[in-house]
Amino acid sequence: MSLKIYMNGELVPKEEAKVSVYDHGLLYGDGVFEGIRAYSGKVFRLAEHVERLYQSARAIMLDIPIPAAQMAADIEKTVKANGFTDCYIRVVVTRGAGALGLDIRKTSHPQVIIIADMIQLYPPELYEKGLDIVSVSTIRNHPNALNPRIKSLNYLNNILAKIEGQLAGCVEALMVNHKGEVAECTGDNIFIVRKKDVLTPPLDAGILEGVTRNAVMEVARKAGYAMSERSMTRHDVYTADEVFLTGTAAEVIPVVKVDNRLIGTGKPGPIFMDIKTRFEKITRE
Ligand code: PXG
Repeated sequence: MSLKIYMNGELVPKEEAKVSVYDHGLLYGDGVFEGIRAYSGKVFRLAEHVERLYQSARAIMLDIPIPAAQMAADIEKTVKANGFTDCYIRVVVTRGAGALGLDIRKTSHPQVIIIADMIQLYPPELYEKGLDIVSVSTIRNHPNALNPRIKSLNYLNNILAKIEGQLAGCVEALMVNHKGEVAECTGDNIFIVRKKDVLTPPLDAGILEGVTRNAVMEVARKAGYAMSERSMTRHDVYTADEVFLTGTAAEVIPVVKVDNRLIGTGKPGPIFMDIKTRFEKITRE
């Protein structure tokens, strides 16, 4: 049976879910999105995702044609209409169709799309063994050019970094910012562990404020670890006891090699394992 896609208030079969070739989302990457997960029939951190979507939209002066509460209800409706209990939800809001040219005043009808489907970011065995990642030369977007806090449809910065990582034989790439500080991976935030300290780069490193990042920081604090946001360089990553990534699509995944250097013992570490167990518990609450 074909998936039902939400488009502007209606559920339509996947084959009929289409946008105009004049849509500025397609022409210019002009729009915003969210990636959300549902676990056991409940959408995880729905309010946080919806809030970030509306903030991203506000930052690019895009008026989402429905209120946030309606968006949240429609996300849940789309999951249910497809019979999913566990799935990945992709919400997209484009600027809408317009004239050729960048003028947003010549566009109308932002397209609101909600897809509920499955996603497999990394092969399952890597969740047990840990990832081997490389740092790449493509820096994260300068916040004064396109702020990484905006989850925009313009993801070429991340795609270029991901290509570099893949050319180096890795499934994920670590990006630094314009100051050479560690920022994030192409679709996940990064955490390091040093003794009992759990550290992650601050928002002003030029990163997306990940919903999973926030949830994991909460979990780490509740578990009694010293959790802090701290600027870091590759040196800190190379010399960490443990490294792991967080993201809605990735969930939590250990990293055991960075730039061909073994991290800690080269095996997923005990603090990662503890945080992973606790994170999985809150996704099912
Ligand atoms: N950083 C970046 C650059 C991201 O795109 C995260 C961190 C993690 O944030 P959350 O809120 O998910 O914990 C992301 C997440 C997709 C897709 O196709 C989206 C992301 C990553 C990979 C795929 O929907 N965004």
